[in-house]
Amino acid sequence: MRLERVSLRRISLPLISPFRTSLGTEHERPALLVQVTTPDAQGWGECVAGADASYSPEYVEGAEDVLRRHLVPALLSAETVTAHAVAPLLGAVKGHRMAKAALEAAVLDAELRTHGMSFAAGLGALAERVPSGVSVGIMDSVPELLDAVAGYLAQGYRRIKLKIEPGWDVAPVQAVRERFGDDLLLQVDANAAYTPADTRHLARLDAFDLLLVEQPLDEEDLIGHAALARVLRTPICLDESVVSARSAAAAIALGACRVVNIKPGRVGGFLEARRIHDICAASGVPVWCGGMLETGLGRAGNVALAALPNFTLPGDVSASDRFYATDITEPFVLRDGHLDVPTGPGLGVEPLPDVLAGFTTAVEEIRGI
Ligand code: NPG
Repeated sequence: MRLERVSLRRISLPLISPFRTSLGTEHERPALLVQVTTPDAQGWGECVAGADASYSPEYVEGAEDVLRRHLVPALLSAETVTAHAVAPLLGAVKGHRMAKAALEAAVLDAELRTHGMSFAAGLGALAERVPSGVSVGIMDSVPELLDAVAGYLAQGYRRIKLKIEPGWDVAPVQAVRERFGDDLLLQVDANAAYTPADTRHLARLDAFDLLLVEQPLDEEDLIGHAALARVLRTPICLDESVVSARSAAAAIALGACRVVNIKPGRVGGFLEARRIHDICAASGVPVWCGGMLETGLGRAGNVALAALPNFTLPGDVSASDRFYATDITEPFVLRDGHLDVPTGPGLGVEPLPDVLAGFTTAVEEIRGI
């Protein structure tokens, strides 16, 4: 395909309620949408970089800058582009995986739309629907948390993930387990808020039969995670530490995790995400799909990815109304605790023009020379 132009669109979506993690509190989601135009199709990608650099070194203005200065020009100057050629074409730029992932997703979307093939089919996924989990933020009190969890379970969510941090861990987990019983699929996510000195404290979570504890330690501390894994009975899952298929293989080889959270943005794109899926499958390591408060565009891709066979745990693929009163696409809705995998060409969803315009704060178009 020849790329004619690339648009960078900034949008800002208000959250229906603040989302608090050990990293901070979010009130709105600033998103950067990448749209590519080829002679035959248009394609969309969503960049998951946040407002600040608290989750990873990337943040939305930084992603926009590297796209504008380096990544988009590298693709526009190539004679032809395919989704599989994007990563090699962008290889001279180190890092910036979220920015690269958005651009690759847009090219993949355009390519698949041109061929009338869905994202799921393109990735090799067969499942028609995926079980939906929900991530529950840190709250001011345990009763407030119990009310929130009860509400999500009433909606049909199949798995609950509690955000934890020092001072909000054993007590809320114990309360949720006692109130909702042993059958509840329950896991926790620390976003790297602990240190190896917290090992004995974290081992207290073993009493609650959790599916996993996610990213307890610093993202660079694979050895520390491996040591923690030898003490905890609860499986350790890595998120921030796994930025590529290579780092996933290293984490598994070191015994740093028994489960992997896959987010296409964090690892540089859907194609690398699928490679991680394959490596984990070959190593007997189950995976699940993480979320970054995506709009319907990013969510559509995540749902397709989560339909691959080694996604054996419910992911953070919630319905649109988990975070947004109005999504920029037709909303994803929970049906019997699942989301349907889109079947239309490409992502299978489109932004609704009027809604998109209403949430847009800036658009920039970059053309080849
Ligand atoms: O369902 O999209 C979702 C949110 C899931 O908790 C969630 N994401 O650490 O995984 C995470 C967390 C997160 C969101 C982290 C946004 C950083 C930014």
